[in-house]
Amino acid sequence: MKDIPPDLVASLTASPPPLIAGHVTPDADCLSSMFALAKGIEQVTEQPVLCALPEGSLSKKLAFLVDLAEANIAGLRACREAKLLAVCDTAKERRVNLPDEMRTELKNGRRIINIDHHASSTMFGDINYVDEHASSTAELIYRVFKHAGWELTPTIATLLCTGIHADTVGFSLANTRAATFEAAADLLTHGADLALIGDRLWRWQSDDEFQLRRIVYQNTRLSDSGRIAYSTATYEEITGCGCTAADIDDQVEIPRSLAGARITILFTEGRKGHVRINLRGKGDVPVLDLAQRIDGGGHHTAAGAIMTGTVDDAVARLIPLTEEYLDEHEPH
Ligand SMILES: [Mn+2]
Repeated sequence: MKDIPPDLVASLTASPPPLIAGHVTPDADCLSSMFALAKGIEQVTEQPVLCALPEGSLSKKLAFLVDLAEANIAGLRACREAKLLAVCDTAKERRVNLPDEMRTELKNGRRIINIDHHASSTMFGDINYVDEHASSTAELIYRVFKHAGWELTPTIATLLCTGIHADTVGFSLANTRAATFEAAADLLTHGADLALIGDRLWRWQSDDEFQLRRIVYQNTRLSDSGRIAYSTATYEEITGCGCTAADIDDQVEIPRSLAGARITILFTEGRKGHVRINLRGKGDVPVLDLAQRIDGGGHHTAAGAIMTGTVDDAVARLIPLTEEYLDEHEPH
């Protein structure tokens, strides 16, 4: 287990407190980590701690986390004026979810605290607490709470358990370790509402998302070799369901469940002309190298990238590349 940097807690609780940020298209681990960290810092500073969540970045599915945490969302001015940023679950500077004009010159006299578990982390912070062997950023925030002696209230315990549950897909991926269960057990002791987490993460979707899933099922294909399962959703298909780019992530589980596939890819055009690529490796098939070949990043068996052009362009380019990549990794 990576040691917590000695100056981390003192920096987080400095006055004025940091602005908390996460990654673009934030997932449950990202949001839960941000909001729990803000609540921990508030116990010490007794000042509201603001979280950056630019307009349009919250999915319908995860909106409940903002309400659960009673998160203080920062306005544009507070984002611009922040001198200290605490960034959660984000591998690269250009992935930080802040107003566009800030992303290009993120540092600009600002200090950055970076808390993350991505293998592709560029360690862009002035202080980096990055442990790629942690299941989730929430597990790292849990360790910060224990280290700092902050109180795990039932709400904070529920938030952190949500992040762990989401990034391990319900304790079912290889990133789940004994330490992950130990953290989760302690969070349950502190009142984490596991039934709520299960309902909201795995048994709840809006009608819009349900329709999008129908399309992703419909568009699921196996490549000629049978080793790649992939699906697609064009901009028109996504918006036609009433969904936005923020609502896309979990749908990669649909092609992923197809028997025989070694690598799964979801191509989605959430923004016109920009195709987001979600990559997953079955078992221990790594996909991070593949993502990095197209300028993406992520974890060893879960990674992503963005390609410009149409969905058809992206499929035509990436499927042959993935076949070649599999030939290298798993020769016949
Ligand atoms: Mn994560």
